[in-house]
Amino acid sequence: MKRFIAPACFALANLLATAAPRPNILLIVADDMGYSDIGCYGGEIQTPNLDRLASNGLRFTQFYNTSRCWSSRASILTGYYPQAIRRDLLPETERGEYGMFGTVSGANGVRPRWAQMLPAFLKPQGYRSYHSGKWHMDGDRLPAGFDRSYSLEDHNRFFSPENHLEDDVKLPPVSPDSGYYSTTYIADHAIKCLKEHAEKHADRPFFEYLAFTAPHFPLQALPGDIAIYRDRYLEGWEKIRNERFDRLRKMGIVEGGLSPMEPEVFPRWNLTQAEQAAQVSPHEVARAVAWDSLTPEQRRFQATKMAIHAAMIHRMDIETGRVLAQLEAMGALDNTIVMFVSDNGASPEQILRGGGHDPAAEPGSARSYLGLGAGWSTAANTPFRLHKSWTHEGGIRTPLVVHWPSGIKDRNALRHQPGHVVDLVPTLMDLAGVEPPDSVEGLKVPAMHGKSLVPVMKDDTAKSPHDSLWFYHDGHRGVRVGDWKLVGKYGQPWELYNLHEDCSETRNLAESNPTKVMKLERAWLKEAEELRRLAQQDLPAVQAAPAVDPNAKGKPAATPDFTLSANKLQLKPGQGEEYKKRHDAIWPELSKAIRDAGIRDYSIFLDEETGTLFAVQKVAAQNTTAELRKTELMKKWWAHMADIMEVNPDNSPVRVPLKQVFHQD
Ligand SMILES: [Ca+2]
Repeated sequence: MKRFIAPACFALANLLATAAPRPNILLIVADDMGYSDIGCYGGEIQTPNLDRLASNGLRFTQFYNTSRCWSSRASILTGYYPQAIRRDLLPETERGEYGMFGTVSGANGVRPRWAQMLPAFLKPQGYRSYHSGKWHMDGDRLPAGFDRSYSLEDHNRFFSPENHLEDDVKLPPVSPDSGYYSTTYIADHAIKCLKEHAEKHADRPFFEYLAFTAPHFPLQALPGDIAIYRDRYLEGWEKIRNERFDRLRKMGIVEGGLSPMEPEVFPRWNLTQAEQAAQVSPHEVARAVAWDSLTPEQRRFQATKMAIHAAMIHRMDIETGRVLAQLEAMGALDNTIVMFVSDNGASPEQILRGGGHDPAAEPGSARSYLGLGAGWSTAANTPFRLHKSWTHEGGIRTPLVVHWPSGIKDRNALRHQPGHVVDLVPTLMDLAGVEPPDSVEGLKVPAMHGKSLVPVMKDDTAKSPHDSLWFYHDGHRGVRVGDWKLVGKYGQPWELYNLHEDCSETRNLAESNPTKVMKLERAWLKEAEELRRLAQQDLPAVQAAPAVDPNAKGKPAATPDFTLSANKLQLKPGQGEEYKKRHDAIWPELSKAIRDAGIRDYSIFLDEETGTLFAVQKVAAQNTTAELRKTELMKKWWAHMADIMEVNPDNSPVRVPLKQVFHQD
């Protein structure tokens, strides 16, 4: 693996093979796909279309995401670390998705107005922008600068989404037998946009943001695609890992060793083994244990799950091929920068959401709800350690394929310099000849964290544009400076690795090199402080969220992130005062129950399926949610409030900050 030294600097003009018109952009994002799932990164899954892009373009070997859906999308679309724009939490705030500086953040965070998305930068240069697929950002698509959008917001149903929008307008729910499959539909929408572009706007460049929801859980795929892989994975996860690792080494993509399986690591929000056995299948397995230790029935069940995962990627590749064929038909393929990344590593999550799991349903069908689990997730992330949401390499390392025949001379070439999804926006702006604005709506625009990768695209020996890369998600942390990486799991000490020799993070050098640990920790802390400053700079004198005082008698004002969220229900008009009165009446009892459950920060939600209250949630402990869901108190709360609620007529999500609406203080 090459180190990032050898200084070199190339202007854009040197990269461009010809003085072509402004390039089009096709940015393809996979969801929860592992580093070695696709063929051109060592996978056995058939991905001829992506492989063809790689063989005619570049593959980055050390490219990073932020280890989670919403945080990566924040970086992919803005060029900033998600923490700087309140789309992920900072250290020393609660773990979880919500709450920072007394305002929502993380998955529900709202960007500062200076943090614009790529279409806003491209528009003045004449670009039209199209979005097809997953969103998972704050705000709507058209206000962000997209001219067309298909937004799939139901992440629990590949065959019959209930919540999806076209051009920010709700579409009717899809009936389960309609023949809809989201991966195909998302590509159909992209093709529709491209056809319209060719018809009406052929003189203008375009940006198509193609964000697939595959292979995110639930594992749901077309039966014909699953059949291709039905028996492929019976040999087990260790063997698949070894095979992938061999191919990766032969391709020159990784060096060093293969990490060990880590059966003790799994998401804290997963169902327990007993719950999985009862609710999913007696053959479900909750840990990355040795394949040999499984029963034949367990092996068959697990192999089927991986077959569905493979089928989802197989289909994503076919649909990508259809979009590429459309570019070809338009004569646009050569001058379109095509990029392909995954938003985080493969997922070990095993939970139930949406319509839940019907154990009688065919695995992979609409009524099944399966998660890949840690065994196969480890294989999908070969050769790296750990999974989605961790900051070890398995969580954050992604393929990056770049294809642009008009602009990149190299073919079938590797790029070894580290890069990060924050680099995509600055790189694409560089190639499109777009300068970032100094200010937006009177707010100064800070320099992006991302850097242009154009010099590296030109020449693999070009210097890395980054002094360091910074990571933090769900309490896990990391920083990379040169070949050195300091990484720590939540609440655990730092580990130190030299990724040049040990990309799979197996030889912890922290004890033998305390000076290096100190130096890297300083770099991590410095960046964390800078991100904290950015995240707060446009907020009006906001204090850090005060700790909730459970003894504050009937004073919900002491619960700054207490929110009411409803999809199908909302408060009846004019009932704000009545709500406050009723809430205060039940507050002492409610707060005691919450305190007794050991909960500090919490939210109350209304069930989008049944329209009943379902949760009081500590932001960091979803298991506690389940316990409280069943309590009599919750039923009582709902009975207390039901008559001042009504069905939300347009069925759009409603999030009401109670502090603002109901508590004037
Ligand atoms: Ca994801």
